[in-house]
Amino acid sequence: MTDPDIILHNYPQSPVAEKARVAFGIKGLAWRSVEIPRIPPKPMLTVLTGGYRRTPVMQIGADIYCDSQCILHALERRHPSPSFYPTPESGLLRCLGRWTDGALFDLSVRIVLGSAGDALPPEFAEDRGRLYFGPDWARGLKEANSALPHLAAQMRVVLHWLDDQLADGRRFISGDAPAAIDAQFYHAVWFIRGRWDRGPAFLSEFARLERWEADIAALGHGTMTPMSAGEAIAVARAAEPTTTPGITDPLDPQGLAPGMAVTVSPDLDGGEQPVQGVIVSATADTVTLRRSDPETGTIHVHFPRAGYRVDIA
Ligand SMILES: N[C@@H](CCC(=O)N[C@@H](CS)C(=O)NCC(=O)O)C(=O)O
Repeated sequence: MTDPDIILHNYPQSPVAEKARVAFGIKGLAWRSVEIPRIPPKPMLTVLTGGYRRTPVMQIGADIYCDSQCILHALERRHPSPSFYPTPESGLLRCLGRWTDGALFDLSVRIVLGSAGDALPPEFAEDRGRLYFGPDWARGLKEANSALPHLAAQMRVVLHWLDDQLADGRRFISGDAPAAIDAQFYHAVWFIRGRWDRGPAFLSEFARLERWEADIAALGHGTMTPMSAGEAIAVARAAEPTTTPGITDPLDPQGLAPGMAVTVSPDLDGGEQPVQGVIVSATADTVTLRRSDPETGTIHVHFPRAGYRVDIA
């Protein structure tokens, strides 16, 4: 199926972008790829997001989807078949997927950054250190380095569980069809295989997991065509956002409602710039902001609620 309007702002080495690229492969989608810088400044990205600087970001016309959670959600709505949730456990798998975004990704980052130690280019160490370890990042990096055997033991538990899950001969984690949860686990495994010097030897203990990795890799990334950042901004400017104003949810715990001015930021202090905007829609799992900029015109920026903080401005 082709959907030429999907644009992914990403760079090849990003594991979270790999999650989105595998998701495109599962659904067999065509997409445009804008390569963004690995470290800020990223002005051609942040003009679209309103300041969010993480990777990846998906754009469809004048709708901007921040965070892989939000990207998977939007793809599932737009292209329901084949489903990211082919078994009846979608609620459970969303919870587990969220755990892979949080605790599991965090563990893989600690292993990769901790093992690189002093070999990390200083600018990259400072940027990623601050993002993932907070204000006391230099100490966090050192601690990750000295805790490597412990961190590896934590990762090994998860890999054992996954390998066991595949023991009945199923091709993928939840059965014979690939699902969102495959992309969600795969990105952490792909990261430690590719960026931890001991990764391939560590993973070789798990024969079923390695077979699963090969099957995921064989799904591919759908059909990718490169696009420039300037073209993507022009697409946003020429398009109208598609989200219709939401209704007020009387049960929203924060009392969020369309028309409110808010800021959104990741709930862990990575020193990131909060995104300002006016709420178009706020549901239990997604908040959408309207923003205007002379370069992009009016755009809608979507964030997951899980893992993000919305503050009333
Ligand atoms: N929770 C976010 C995490 C995104 C994330 O941390 N991505 C990494 C790249 S794999 C990142 O943004 N690194 C800093 C950067 O690219 O500037 C998601 O699921 O999309």
